[in-house]
Amino acid sequence: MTSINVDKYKLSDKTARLTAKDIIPMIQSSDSAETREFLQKVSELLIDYVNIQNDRKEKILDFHHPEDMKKLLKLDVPAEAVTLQQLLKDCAITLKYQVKTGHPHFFNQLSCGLDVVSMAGEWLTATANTNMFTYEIAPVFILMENVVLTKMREIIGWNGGDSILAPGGSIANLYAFLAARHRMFPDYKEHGARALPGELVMFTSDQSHYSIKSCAAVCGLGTDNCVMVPSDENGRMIPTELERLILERKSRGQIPFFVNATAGTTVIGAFDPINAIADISEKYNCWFHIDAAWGGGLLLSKKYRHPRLSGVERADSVTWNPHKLMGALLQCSTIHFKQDGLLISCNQMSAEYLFMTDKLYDISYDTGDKVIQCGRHNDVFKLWLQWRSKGTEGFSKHMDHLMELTEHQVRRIKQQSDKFHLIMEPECTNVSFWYIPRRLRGVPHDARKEQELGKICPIIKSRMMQTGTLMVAYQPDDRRPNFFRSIISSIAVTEADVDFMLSEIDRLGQDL
Ligand code: HLD
Repeated sequence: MTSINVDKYKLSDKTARLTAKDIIPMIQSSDSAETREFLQKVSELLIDYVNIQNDRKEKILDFHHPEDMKKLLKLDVPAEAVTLQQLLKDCAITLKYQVKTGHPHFFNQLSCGLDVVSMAGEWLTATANTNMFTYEIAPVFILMENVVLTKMREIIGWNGGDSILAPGGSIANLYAFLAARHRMFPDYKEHGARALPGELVMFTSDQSHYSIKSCAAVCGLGTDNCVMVPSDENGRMIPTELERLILERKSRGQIPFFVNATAGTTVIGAFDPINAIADISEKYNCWFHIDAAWGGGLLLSKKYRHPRLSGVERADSVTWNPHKLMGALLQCSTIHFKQDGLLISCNQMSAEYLFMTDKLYDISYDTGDKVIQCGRHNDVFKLWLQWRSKGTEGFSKHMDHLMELTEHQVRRIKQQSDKFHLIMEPECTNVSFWYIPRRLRGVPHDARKEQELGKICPIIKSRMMQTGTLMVAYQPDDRRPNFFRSIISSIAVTEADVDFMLSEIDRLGQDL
């Protein structure tokens, strides 16, 4: 298999010269050979891309700086229509320069991989092209959403409740915030800040996703009122610190109302101690949210669910992103509520042109008025199809496999302790480590050495991107300078790929 050949996708001479006005739906036909030919060539290209992506000899990316990339692409939107042949070439060039996030050597993001069944689902979704706000226009998908979300709530451990798919984990967390405020201060919806008896305060760990803090900025609390609770050396929130900070804010006359625990932090992959945080949330009458956007997939695993997610059913709301560990295609983010009725009561605006109450059917299936968006993309079909392709048992094994690969990586790092330094034992598939170049091997590990190791990360990362053979993220945190954070969340990854990750870092860092 060779890389995308942009000239391969040739239409017949006759079709090549046509433009969009010559195919469906511009021509009034329900069977046009030219339309079929065009779409078949597009699908041939897409299938080639999937195959190339799974060829380990292929590069993950062909990196160019933005100004050079602009010259390689024809990005202008022209005054006149281009031909169908040109459109095909446009598609091929686009994929040629796209980073292959499903390549088995892409360990860069929480969402990696390309599940082919989920992708087929996304193709169907694109073709059906419907909005998810009413049963009227999306009957099958709305019923599917109901089944999949009910199943996810059962897995959390709830009977009943309500859920919705959101455009990303950050917005899912925002839905939790809004429902929490609404339950405590239902008049806020009508009267705004006047309905509040004082300043609201929320609590989350210093390792949590920035979207929690963003809720405080967006919803009028101010980021000063999103209290960052210190975490321990493993990145887990310290419950006694949570209680101390709640009491401190109460003594100032403020109103603690929301506590977030993270199940799988973004960088380290830490799981906050859910039961201890639930006890404190209950004691101080706070809404208890769990951001399991990343770690939620492990709810499916019999082997790894406990102790990480023990007590999850005590939460009032849970964010869980199937587009991360579960490998559903982007985007697929869910937010679940233990209490039914809150979402609709909090967000309903009763737009009369969409959500008429005198419709033909049971309007409780019109989900559109539960959300702060209007239009909603169909994110359920790709997950439903993928779930059917594996079964819940298959998903459980899939999660175990990702964790076992992570254990393999940790073993390999420890076996090569001259070259690699494991920063901590992982709880999820994030592995935090340093590469030790030759000149620093055997040097005692101290803060000065960490500074040196930190300087190595961006150099190796730039080499990864320029050679195109590997992608692994790096970042500093508040305790240490830059370190590598690899992620295993693609079902394509094998033990040999994990070994390649380490040997390639070593190869790229030979002279450092
Ligand atoms: O917020 C983040 C979301 C994702 C993702 O959906 O892949 C952060 C990251 O990934 C990340 O890799 O740091």
